[in-house]
Amino acid sequence: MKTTTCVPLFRLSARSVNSIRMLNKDYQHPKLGPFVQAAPVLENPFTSDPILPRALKRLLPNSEYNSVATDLSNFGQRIVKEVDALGLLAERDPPRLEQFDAWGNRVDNLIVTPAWDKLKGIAAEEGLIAIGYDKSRSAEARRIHQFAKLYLFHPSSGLVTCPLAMTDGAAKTISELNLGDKFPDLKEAYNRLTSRDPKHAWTSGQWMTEKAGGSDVGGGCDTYAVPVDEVNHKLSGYKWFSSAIDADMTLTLARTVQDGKAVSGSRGLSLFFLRLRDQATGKLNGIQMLKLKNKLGTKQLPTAELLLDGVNALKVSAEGRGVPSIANMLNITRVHNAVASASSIRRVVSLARDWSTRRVAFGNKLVDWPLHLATLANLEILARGTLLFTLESARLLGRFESGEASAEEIALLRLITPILKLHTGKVCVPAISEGIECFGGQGYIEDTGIPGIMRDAQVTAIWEGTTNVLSLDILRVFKTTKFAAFEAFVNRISGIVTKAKSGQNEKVVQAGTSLEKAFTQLVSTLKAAQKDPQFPANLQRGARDIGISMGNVYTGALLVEFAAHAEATPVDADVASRYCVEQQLLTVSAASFDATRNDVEKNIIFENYGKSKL
Ligand code: MFK
Repeated sequence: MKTTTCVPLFRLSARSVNSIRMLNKDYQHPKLGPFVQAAPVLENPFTSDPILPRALKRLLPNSEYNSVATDLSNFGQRIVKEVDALGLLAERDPPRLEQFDAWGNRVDNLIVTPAWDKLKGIAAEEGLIAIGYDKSRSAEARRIHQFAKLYLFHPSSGLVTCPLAMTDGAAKTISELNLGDKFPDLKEAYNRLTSRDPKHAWTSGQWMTEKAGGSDVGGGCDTYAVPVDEVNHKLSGYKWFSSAIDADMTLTLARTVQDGKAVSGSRGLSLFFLRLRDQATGKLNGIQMLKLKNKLGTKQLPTAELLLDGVNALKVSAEGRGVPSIANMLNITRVHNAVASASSIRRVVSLARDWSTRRVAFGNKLVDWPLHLATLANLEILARGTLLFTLESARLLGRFESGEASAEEIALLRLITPILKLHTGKVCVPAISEGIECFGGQGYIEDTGIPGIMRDAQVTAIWEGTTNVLSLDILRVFKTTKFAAFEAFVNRISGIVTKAKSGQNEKVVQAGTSLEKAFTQLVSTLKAAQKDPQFPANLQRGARDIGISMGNVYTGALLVEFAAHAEATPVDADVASRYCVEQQLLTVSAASFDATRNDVEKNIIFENYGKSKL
């Protein structure tokens, strides 16, 4: 008789055989499945952060560090116990607009979840704006402490950090205007915006965006201001994208009408202050809330289209100086934006790190799979870099505002603000996407609270200036400072490289050498571009590559500086080395400025589209 040997299609491992035996012996049909996955745990975001406490220790004067660390540690605890749950509630119960009451009266009633108001109260109580304006503090401490605290707060804040950013920007703009004596309203506004008393504190809006102008504010602003007298005006227009409209006041731009005419372009814009509600009646000040925006993310945030119809407002800038006046606000909100991007990376990495110790797949905890470790390590490096870059900006801002910054530091701050915003907004989206993937399908499930991190991160590359608008701002800084800001950048990076290369740690020396190579190439590429007869026209097409490359180089330098410190850990050296030696820091090259590519690119984009439409 012929015998046949059956070859199994796959061989069962010893572990699978055992589990089949177990099933055969103890089998009971579990209705829901007996396995429950342990969820990732949110740890105190201050004490569990691998570098924030150490970075602060280095940046803050000794006299400040202990009290700041205690405050942040306590706040971190409050975030875990109280704030994070409120933030999730705000996401789950988004704002609604009730325009009419049951009888047909126009009411424009904005309904926000109590969690939102509670979070705003906590923000005031914790001094999230006030700390930045505490003149009794040292130059660095006020802004570093404030932004470190916002870094802890943002991922749990239910996006209350958006009105906080605008509130900070408004406080800064008002203080720069220095008109408190002339305008009691501005004095009151400043006191309330920087108050720690939730009952007294205000938040501000920042109404710049109109239907025809998001980035191009000067070209698109169609709001008109009819003078009542030299200061008081009646504003009419349509504000297309107005964030956090539960604010108490706002700063906005409008064109003054004189003899029935208004100046076009940004030179025709002035800055106006207004309260959203009449002080006596509590009714809206000539404002109609037309529609809440239906956005990809930031759903917690009441963002609206507003019709201004005879709004009482005060002109607070010189005529035609609206854009440069509100730019003070932009430069502050851009740092807040970086805090949002950087802290969102940290949050997803922190949860993924914890989850890697709880989740078992293919017989091992995730932490025991080298492939998973490699993925997480890359994210951790990004989290560290974006934090250090944000703190650098906060440090310079504090020095500038306290009058202690040198001319070189002032120029550097102006230059790195758009670079920081651009860099962090750009890297956070893919990083958070990768971080979410670390949770497998669970990262895609709303109940976990994880997908919201992704949704809310996407906007950080858009609002407060898209990547391209910020790239153009970098060129604006080159021009307005006659490249002094670029020289300041060169000096700061060179200083770090020189120090790192003179140290004993081989990895740090290697990282410094690698950084120097990229940095030298960046400088020579820019200098060559400057010699081009078509400069500066051709510089524009390379602006994004300049911004991205400068952001990468600056981040690398800060990681190297951190690793070169006397109290650095071996991990700091590994991180700096991974970032500077193994990663491609430059996207800029001669091709970035090559105008012959314009037509090629047009052809690539519009093939089979129809030339007549161009
Ligand atoms: C959790 C984080 C939350 C973050 C908060 C989110 C709240 C959301 C609210 C919003 O999204 S508000 C909308 C944000 N909109 C923007 O960010 C607008 C983006 N567009 C730009 O930034 C354009 O570059 C800009 C409108 C400034 C261009 O305006 P112009 O008038 O075409 O520019 P121009 O002529 O170069 O500059 C006019 C003046 O402003 C010049 O000064 P001078 O008149 O003295 O020469 C510039 O130097 C000055 N300027 C422009 N940008 C500046 C600046 N000065 C200092 N810093 C800047 N960034």
